[in-house]
Amino acid sequence: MGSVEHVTESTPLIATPEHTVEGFVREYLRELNFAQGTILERASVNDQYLALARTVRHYLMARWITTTTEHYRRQPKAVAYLSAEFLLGRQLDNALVAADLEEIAAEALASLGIDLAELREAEVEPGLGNGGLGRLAACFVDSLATMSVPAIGYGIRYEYGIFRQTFVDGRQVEEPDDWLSGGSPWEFAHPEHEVTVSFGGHTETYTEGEGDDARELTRWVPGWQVLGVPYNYMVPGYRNGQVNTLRLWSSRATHAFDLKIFNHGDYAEAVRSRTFAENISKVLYPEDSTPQGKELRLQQQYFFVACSLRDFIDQLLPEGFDLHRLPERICFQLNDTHPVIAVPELMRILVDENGFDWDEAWEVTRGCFAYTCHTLLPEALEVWPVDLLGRLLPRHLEIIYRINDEFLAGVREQSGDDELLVRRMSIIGEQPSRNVRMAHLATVAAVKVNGVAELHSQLLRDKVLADFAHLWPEKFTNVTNGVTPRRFVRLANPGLSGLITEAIGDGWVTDLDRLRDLEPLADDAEFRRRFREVKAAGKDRLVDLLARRDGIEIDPSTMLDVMVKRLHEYKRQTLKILHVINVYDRIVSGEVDPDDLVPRTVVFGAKAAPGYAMAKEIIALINHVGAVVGAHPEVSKVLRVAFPANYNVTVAETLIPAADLSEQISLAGKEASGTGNMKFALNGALTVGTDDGANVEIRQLVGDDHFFLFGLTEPEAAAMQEAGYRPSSYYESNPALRRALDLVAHGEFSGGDRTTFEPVVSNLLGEDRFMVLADFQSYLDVQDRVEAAYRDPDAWSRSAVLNVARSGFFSSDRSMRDYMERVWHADVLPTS
Ligand code: GPQ
Repeated sequence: MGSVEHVTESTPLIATPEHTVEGFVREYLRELNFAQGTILERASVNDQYLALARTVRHYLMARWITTTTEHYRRQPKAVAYLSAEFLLGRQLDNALVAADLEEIAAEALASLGIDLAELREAEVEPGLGNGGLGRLAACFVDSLATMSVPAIGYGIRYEYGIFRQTFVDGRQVEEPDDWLSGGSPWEFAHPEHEVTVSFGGHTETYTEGEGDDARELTRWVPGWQVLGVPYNYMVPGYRNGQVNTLRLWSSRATHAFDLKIFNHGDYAEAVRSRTFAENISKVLYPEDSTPQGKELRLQQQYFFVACSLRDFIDQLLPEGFDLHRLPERICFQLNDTHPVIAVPELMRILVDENGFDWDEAWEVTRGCFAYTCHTLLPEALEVWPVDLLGRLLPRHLEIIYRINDEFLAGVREQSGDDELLVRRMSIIGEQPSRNVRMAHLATVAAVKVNGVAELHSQLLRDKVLADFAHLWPEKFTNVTNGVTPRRFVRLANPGLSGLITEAIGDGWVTDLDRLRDLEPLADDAEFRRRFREVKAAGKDRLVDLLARRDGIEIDPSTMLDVMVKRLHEYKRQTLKILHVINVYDRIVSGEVDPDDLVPRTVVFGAKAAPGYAMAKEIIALINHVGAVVGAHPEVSKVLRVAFPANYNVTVAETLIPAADLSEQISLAGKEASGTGNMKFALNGALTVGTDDGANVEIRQLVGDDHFFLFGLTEPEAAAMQEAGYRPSSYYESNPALRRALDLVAHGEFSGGDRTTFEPVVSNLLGEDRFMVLADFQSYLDVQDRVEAAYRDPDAWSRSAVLNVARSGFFSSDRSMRDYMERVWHADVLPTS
């Protein structure tokens, strides 16, 4: 919390409300009266929700203050997780569980005639992220708090998060995500701790001192400035007395803007011009893994990073702290390249503002950052045109140039002037025009560089960053991603949680390896029966949700086959829909009797970046195929497609526990890790997947017999691409594939119109960058195996239980332990 310096040991601690039903009722009614200004009889659902949220907050407040105060007093080595995205999901339930208030709150509200479940539904989730990368950040701060690591998350308080998706004629339409409009009870604004951030202008040199002491220095003369206002969010650990902070920055116009009012006499215009500054934190860019190079995006990146460094140095370090010792106090973890501009920013702070000489400053800076890369796609590696960056941040560009010069001098020396190597490694790229390669800058500056799954880290070393790994082998490491068991098992799957706890106690919530103790129960028929009961209850909850939320009817007695993730060609939703088309085709053509098939409901959830035309076509195709399948009297008896719009964290929490089959079908070598795959396995779905990302580790852990592997391996795919991949050869030689593609091309799913999905078909036949056609047959074959396995419920649930028992490794607590040991070496500081 920003106000930490005002809290002294003599400050009396505020009283935490009594941990009883009566105590809760009292606090709740007080909130309703004093904060909402209403009474029980008149309170709207939103009033009730806000009062409830504030009540829960009060139970965590003392822990928050204590944690923050202790961190300040003891000055441990801490972690600052810098991320442009935190995809938090709803806060209420998480806070209730962390504070051990679920039962008390439910009872208290019931005694007032209020249904807790209804209030839960009133919360609009903060969707401040696009997908895996943002959700990972949210899981990590949860784990850090639960493990008593002094950590702070820094990011942006977007006024509009990820767009709300609707479908019109099966096509995606985006609507603004006005998540703040109902009130935001989980945040604490601290305008008194605003930070000034500069942009533009020019640099100049000047001389300080005289004679022998004279020093040439540089200063940045900015062209314009904005303010960053911190908004603090509680990050409660799971019942450990620890509440860490997530600090999100919101941009405001500076007070200097106000002067214009007097200077120009045009009050309205002056006020209007303030929106320019406020635009910086206005909206989350909805591109996932495809940076757009927009100036406002770079403004966002520098904005939150500049605020965060300022905040850490000025607020969280004691006054007069010797910045030479900064690496003893902090590791700034760079969540992908989005915050990498922090590197030249810290150099600027040290050199220009604190009089460090260059080498000294670089020594410190090199000790303060670590970098996580989340991709293998070349188009996802961020670059900024030099002219854009130089216009917005002229001093930073100079610093980047110097970092590069010194780095390349070293490369030349080591390599005997290998100029090809120098060009490959340079932080400055030349194609298509001069640009700054942010991944190279990050790699040069970082203490450690990590990938997010074993295979991914290996491919980073061998391919994407091979020259760097050759130069600095010890810099490269792996930390396989994880997910928080609190949200994704304990909270999302009450039935399974109860069953597990009954069997092995509740230690698993913070020590997920204990799930291993369930292994013997996989062979216990009674346990498997109860496991199936839990799965059925999960399906019933999903049936309910989809009926209420989307007006979609699904049959809970069918196999639930789920593919939820961002819409991306590399993730291959097209492969899944081709499978659906194949089943449709086989039934319609009479090749197969529907009664011989296992009835399935295929559920999709996916948002496409608004500017990603092909992804949007694929969404339309899925919806159109779904409509035709659903309307066919024979086919719809055994196959349905459900595509609820606006997939988000809240939907995931109901969908994942209900799933039987988890689709993880990216082309091998393209999905860095995946984290949805882990959530499904932990909730007892079986995976059908390629040997990609963390699928590899899931399969190794759960065992080949309990995982449906298919498709090319990464080396096979790479070799095939190298040799010249020809998708049309598969079309020509595989009749099932030809029929499926022809159905699409001939307008079967577009009312006879052959143009509608032509772009999708011709892309698959002509280029097929992600080798959908090459993996098609293997995918059909594995789906036959899935069916055969599903016909034996006992064997299936045995596999499902083993998936749960063997997936403890995928807790984000384990990821945090790995980062602690391999990267951060931060302190652990339990607060009592
Ligand atoms: N990821 Cl580069 C994103 O969600 N957004 C991005 O911009 C990039 C990566 C994902 C990645 O695709 C998944 O494989 C990972 O599991 C996830 O990051 C977290 O590491």
